[in-house]
Amino acid sequence: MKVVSFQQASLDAVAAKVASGERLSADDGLRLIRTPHLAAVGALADLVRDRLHGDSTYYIINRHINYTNVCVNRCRFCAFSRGEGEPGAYLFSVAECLAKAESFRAGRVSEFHIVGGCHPTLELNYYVELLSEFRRCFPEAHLQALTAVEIAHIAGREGISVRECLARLRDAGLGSLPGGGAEVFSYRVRQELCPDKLSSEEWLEVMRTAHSLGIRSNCTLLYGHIERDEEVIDHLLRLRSLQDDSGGFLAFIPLAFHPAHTALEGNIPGPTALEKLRILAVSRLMLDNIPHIKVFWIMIGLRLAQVALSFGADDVDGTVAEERITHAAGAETPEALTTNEITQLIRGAGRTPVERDTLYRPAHLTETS
Ligand code: V47
Ligand code: SF4
Repeated sequence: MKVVSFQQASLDAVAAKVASGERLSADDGLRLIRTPHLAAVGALADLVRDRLHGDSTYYIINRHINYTNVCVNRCRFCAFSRGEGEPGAYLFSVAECLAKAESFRAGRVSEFHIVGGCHPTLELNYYVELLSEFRRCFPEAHLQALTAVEIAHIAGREGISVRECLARLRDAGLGSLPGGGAEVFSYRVRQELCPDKLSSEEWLEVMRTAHSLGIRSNCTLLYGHIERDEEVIDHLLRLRSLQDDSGGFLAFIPLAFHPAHTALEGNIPGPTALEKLRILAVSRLMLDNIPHIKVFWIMIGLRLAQVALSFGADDVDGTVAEERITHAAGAETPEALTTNEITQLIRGAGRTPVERDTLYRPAHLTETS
């Protein structure tokens, strides 16, 4: 039987650093991302995950609501967005969003995840009303809403600063920001795939401002398209650096590119299972200051999500209930899991399911804390 040691995989120096908790450099990151010995990288990531979380794997009872698919940006990797008036374009009123949330209400919901496109004419008032109505109707639920991209867009349209925009939304009920819209921070990639989207510096600045206001957030990387290894590592290091300053990121979620119905369909196949595991493991190792690595089962599939729990991931997101962004781009996963299915998925991977709230407090404690 052939067993690859860290030394054979030329990872002994990196393995020694991981063992002693020393921070990994960009060169270490490149070595990890380029080695053919994925199992060795996975074992290192699993060691770190185990050190941080032991047997616990987190999940949340959540619902996704995508209030509009109308977007001025039209990123080339996105199959979800439409131009205003284009066939398939939609915008839900606040009442329609609430009705949708009500229709999901089979039992308790800990979190609503509310995101959409950058709509050309929606005013700040719409978002304020949306959040305050959700807070009124679902006082027990946390509102994780609006990516950094949407925040910058809303503030720009309204002619107010990002800080003021965030403060007004927080007062209306915004609890935290999801991690979407980071894509890859590389200027080259953004020019090629999403030239109209906010810059990487702007994305990071929105997050820095949110964190300074006490609004926590997640962060993401969209991979499996035209990005290079160096650009992935640079992306991770820029997140790590902001986290050193602000401490506001709760979780990192690597998002696997789905090409169907996008402008890239036919040119790019999307990442393989091995690439998905590799990115998860390298992220766990490089992001030593971000507590959680989330595997979004919608994007990588249920079986691979189980494997991912041995490659650095400690969180499987949640029950979700309706997902439009990845399914528009050809995802074949279900759109929802029951609590039973999600806990079985975790147990089947040999871990202990822990229901959490958005801030990663065990859910049974949140009613009293
Ligand atoms: O911002 C768009 C990405 C993001 C595609 O914070 C695509 O907990 C794959 O950010 N293939 C939205 N990805 C989803 C997102 C998210 C999901 C789950 C949990 C959290 C969290 C955040 O999806 C977008 C964009 O980066 N995306 N098109 C596509 N074709
Ligand atoms: Fe708009 Fe987001 Fe789709 Fe880009 S990824 S086109 S910003 S909805």
